[in-house]
Amino acid sequence: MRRTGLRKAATSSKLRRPEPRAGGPGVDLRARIGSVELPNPVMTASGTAGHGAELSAYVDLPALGAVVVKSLSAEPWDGNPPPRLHETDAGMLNSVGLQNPGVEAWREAELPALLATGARVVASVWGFTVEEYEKAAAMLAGCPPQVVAVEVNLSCPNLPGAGARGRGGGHRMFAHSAEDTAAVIAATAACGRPRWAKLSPNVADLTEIAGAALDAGAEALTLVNTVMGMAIDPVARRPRLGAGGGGLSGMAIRPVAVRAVYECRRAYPAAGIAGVGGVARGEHAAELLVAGADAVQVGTATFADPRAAAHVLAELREWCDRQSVARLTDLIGSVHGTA
Ligand code: RRO
Repeated sequence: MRRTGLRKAATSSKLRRPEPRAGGPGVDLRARIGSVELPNPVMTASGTAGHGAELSAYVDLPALGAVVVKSLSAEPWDGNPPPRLHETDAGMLNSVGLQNPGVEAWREAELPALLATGARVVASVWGFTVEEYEKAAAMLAGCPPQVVAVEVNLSCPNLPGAGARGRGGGHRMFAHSAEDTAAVIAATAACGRPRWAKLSPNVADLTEIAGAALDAGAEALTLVNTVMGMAIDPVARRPRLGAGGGGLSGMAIRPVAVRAVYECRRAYPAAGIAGVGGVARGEHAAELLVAGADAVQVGTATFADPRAAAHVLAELREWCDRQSVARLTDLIGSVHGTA
């Protein structure tokens, strides 16, 4: 049985073109993703802002929409062998391999400092099996209310041994299968927070996987995780990353993210969508918002400039003022109906 609430093709304000208006300074940037209200639409992307308050020396974290922390598993996990990062001509490859201290240690050692900054926090969970996701999500229950949502990471490209350790159906990642995606989302309800399904662009029909996530209880989609890639040193005749392949992020994948957001917004007008992929400027954020994202996440740009998310927010504000956009909601999904 379909949960039609998030899927219906009813006329949504997200698909209406904005009325032309005089506008001027002071755009209202308040954002809403599903049931989560944020003061503005610019967040950090998971995996690029640490597990805690690491960026607080550079960015006023509560001034961002939210801080999305690196994905956590029920048990600590060491990740992949180095090298884990490789800069490409137009982005970055990573094979970090989900390194994290585990939910319990995160709650004790990292979360308090992050909350002390006043930031809104989006936790992120992963597991090798549906049961491990369930356990990690349940361990987040009872977190302080400043943990406003849980991103369920179904799409890490760097899990060792595809199909190993009981992952459903032998798929490379849960997000490669509508069935596996639904099973994980259904299993993570015990976190007691709105869940955002983080999906992979490496699929034939992203809207099918997105629909499965929404039907299973996800309130929003995070689009997209990195694109599977690889770099090889032709002289050494070896992969440049310790794990072989990795996830491509940054400038090169922004059009991939824009299309994913566009197609999912068109298919699911009422779903929450966080757009992520190659956002380094305010105008990049605006592009994803116009494609249909309710909010954006800044990731790889933070590696070059730890203040990147704050710059994107300031530039988005200026861009809206220059374009006489009075409210963020006037931008969201506004390409639909024209293309
Ligand atoms: O840790 C990683 O290797 C990683 C993760 Br969890 C993810 O979701 N996406 C990515 O490119 N790398």
